[in-house]
This record gives sequence, structure tokens and C-alpha cells, in this order.
Amino acid sequence: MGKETILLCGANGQLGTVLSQVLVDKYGKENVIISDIRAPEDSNLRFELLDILNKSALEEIIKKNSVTQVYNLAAILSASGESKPMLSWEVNVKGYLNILEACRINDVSKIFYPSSIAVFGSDAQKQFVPQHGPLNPETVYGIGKLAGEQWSNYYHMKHGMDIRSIRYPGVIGYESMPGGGTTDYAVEIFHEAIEKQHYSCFLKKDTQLPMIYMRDCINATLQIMDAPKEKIKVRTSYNLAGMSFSPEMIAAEIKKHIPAFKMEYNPDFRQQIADSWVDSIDDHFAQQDWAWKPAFDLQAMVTDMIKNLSEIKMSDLKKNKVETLKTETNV
Ligand code: NAD
Ligand code: AKB
Repeated sequence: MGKETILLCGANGQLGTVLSQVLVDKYGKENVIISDIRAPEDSNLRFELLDILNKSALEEIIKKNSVTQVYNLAAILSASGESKPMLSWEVNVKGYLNILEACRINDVSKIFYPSSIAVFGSDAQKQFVPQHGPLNPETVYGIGKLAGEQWSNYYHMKHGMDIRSIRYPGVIGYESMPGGGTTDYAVEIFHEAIEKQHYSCFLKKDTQLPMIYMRDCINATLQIMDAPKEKIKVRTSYNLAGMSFSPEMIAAEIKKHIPAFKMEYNPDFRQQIADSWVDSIDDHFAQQDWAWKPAFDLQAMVTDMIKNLSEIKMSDLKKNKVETLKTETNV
């Protein structure tokens, strides 16, 4: 492997904050450029302010730094996309096309494109949805993700570009907050359970959705990017499974750790989005082609989330107390 220079777009979001650190650990701080339209609050990583809609700025960063791999995490997620459909299309499709073109012109050797379970619609098989079934998404986000999958396949066929993609389920992690999706409840619930022992859920109790723990999501991403080129047979996007559960199933699991926890249900507009998605995923192509296997089921994920998030909240509390004490005593 020659010297790799990585560019991450949309690096300040839920996944990007975790993936940037993992890539820095793997490739070295000087070889990973993280970028976003907003600067990180607190980071010592190599950062560039970059809007993927700014084609010339994108091309310049790639050229100037001789970038060899691009990870495009910039997006407007499903729930936000329904209130800003044109912005969703601009960023998720036109922004991605800018990246593909900039990579083509500059001979970038590998690209990562995250798709989503949002590419499935109501006519898809609900349980263990196959890789090659009907794709008729009902959200602007899903339509955009599907277009991105097709553009990836086109650039691969037409220009031989090595673009790799996963249809991520809803991602759950303690490291960062989600940004405007329909699966966000599965992260918010932990914060509220630990702080208030109560959560008001915006989905109905029996709405089952495919989900994945952050560690598995990051491992899958590294695994597909590291796989030998000939092993990547699906050039649209791979189905990927972690676990599947409903709000009442995760609430019951949390209750085992926090017995006082109570959940109420107040479904909103996100219910309709969730209803159009599938319950669970058949990911045997990912298993077969690049040996995918998740490590976390619902029980293991809940245990790990509560342990890590409680530690973070406890240390934040201690830090705040020290700060208050310092202010009060004028130190
Ligand atoms: P996020 O919303 O948390 O982060 C997206 C980031 O993109 C934000 O930091 C935002 O500032 C940035 N951004 C928005 N517009 C931009 C622009 N024009 N130029 C540059 N940056 C811009 O999203 P995430 O959860 O980290 O998701 C990352 C990727 O994974 C997205 O493509 C998303 O569709 C996909 N995905 C996420 C999940 C999930 O559960 N988190 C599930 C399936 C797919
Ligand atoms: C969302 O809910 O929009 C995302 C996703 C599953 O793509 N988490």
C-alpha cells in the first residue's frame, strides 16, 4: 500500500466524529483531512471548511493534497429532508455528484458512499429484505440515496472507479448525537433514560427497524474499504444488518439496567417515514463477499451504551462541578 491521503466530507456529524478519529489512528493525523460546513467545537485534527456544493473548492482540496480516498458523509437525513426536500436533493445528490466528478478528474483511487435502509419503500419485503428486491423509496432522502447508489454504479461501469457503499441501518452510539433522522430515538432514549429515567418516543411502540451499533458500523466501513477490489461484487450498495428492534423492545432492555425507566409514546410525522421502511435486513452478500459479521445484538449494545454513556455523563458532571467551584471561588 502506497501513501494514502484521506478526505472526509461531512465529518462533524454522528458518524464522522467517530470515523475521523478511527481513520487518524489508522493512517496518521497528517494523512487525514476532515471537512464540513461547520468547524468542529474542539478538535486538533487537520480541518478544512468545505461545502460539497462548492465544486471548485472540492476539486482544489483533492488536487492540492493529492487525496487518494474520499469518504462522503455529508448529508441531510430523512426527517430533516422532509421539511427541506430541495436542500436534501442538493446536498445528497448534487453534492455527491460533485465529489464523484472531482474524484474522477483527480484519479482518486477509492470512494466511500454511505447509503441507507431508506432506499426501501412500502412494497419491499418487510422481514429480511433481500439485496435485489424492489426499491421504491417514499422519502426525498431515500430517493436521493437510491440515486447516489445508481450514480456510484454508473461511475464504476463507465469510468472504472472503485466506489464502495453500504446501506447503513440506524446507527446507535454514545460518542455523538444523531442529526435529523427517523432512527434518532434509539440514541436519544439512552440520554433521557440516564438523566431523567423517562423518554417520550416519537414512534409507536411496535415499530421495528433495522439498527446497528456504532462499533459494528465503523468496522463494516473499514472492512469494505480494505477488502480486495475483486471481492466487491455489488457496486450499487450492500445490504447490512446489525440488529432489529422496536421502541418497546429497547425500552424493556434498558429497564433491566434502569428499573425506574418509563417510556411514553407520542408518534409524530416520523412514524410515516418509519412505516415505509423495512423491519429487518438480509445481508448475506456482505457476509459472503467481504466476510461481514456484526458483534453486537440488542442486549450487548444496551449494556455497552449504558456503561459508556453513564461514565461520560458522570465525568461531565464532575467537570461542571469543578468549573462552578472555580467560578464561585474566583480561581
Ligand atoms: P449527520 O447529519 O450527523 O452529519 C452530516 C454532516 O454533514 C453534518 O456535520 C453536516 O454539517 C454536514 N453537511 C451538511 N451539508 C453539507 C454540505 N453541503 N457540505 C459539507 N458538509 C455538509 O449524519 P450522519 O448520521 O453522520 O450520517 C453520515 C452518513 O451516513 C450520511 O450520508 C447518512 O445519510 C448516512 N447514514 C447515516 C445513518 C445514521 O443512522 N446515522 C444511517 C444510514 C445512513
Ligand atoms: C435516518 O433515520 O434518516 C438515518 C438513516 C437510517 O438513514 N438514521
